[in-house]
Amino acid sequence: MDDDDHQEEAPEQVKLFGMWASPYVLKVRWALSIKGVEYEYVEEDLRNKSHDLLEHNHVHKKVPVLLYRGIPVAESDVIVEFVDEAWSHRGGRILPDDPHERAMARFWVRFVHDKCSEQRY
Ligand SMILES: N[C@@H](CCC(=O)N[C@@H](CS)C(=O)NCC(=O)O)C(=O)O
Repeated sequence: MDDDDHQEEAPEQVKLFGMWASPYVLKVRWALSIKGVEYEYVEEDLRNKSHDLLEHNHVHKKVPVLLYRGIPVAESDVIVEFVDEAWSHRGGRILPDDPHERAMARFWVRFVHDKCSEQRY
């Protein structure tokens, strides 16, 4: 398999650390669903975070974290863009191709993040 070919990815190569009530995790699950990516899901207890979560996101220690071929990707907006690019030929594009439309999409993502970060989880 070519390194850039993510079409035939084995499900065990993709793992998501999440928490059921997190809007950030939900966003990543939607992105993986749009692309039809199979993955292993690990539910985290945020009062007792797993060693794996702390190791893979030692900067923020938060969910979601996507583990791709053993390499961690953290921060939901970064993960969504990674999923969009890594599986670019699968499903629809998540972010628009037009630079201005992409900027607008990122503006609204940031707006929702700011609103969500006012909540406590
Ligand atoms: N900026 C992060 C926010 C993620 C976040 O706040 N996750 C919460 C759950 S909704 C979390 O892991 N909280 C645990 C903690 O703050 O210790 C992202 O977009 O992924």
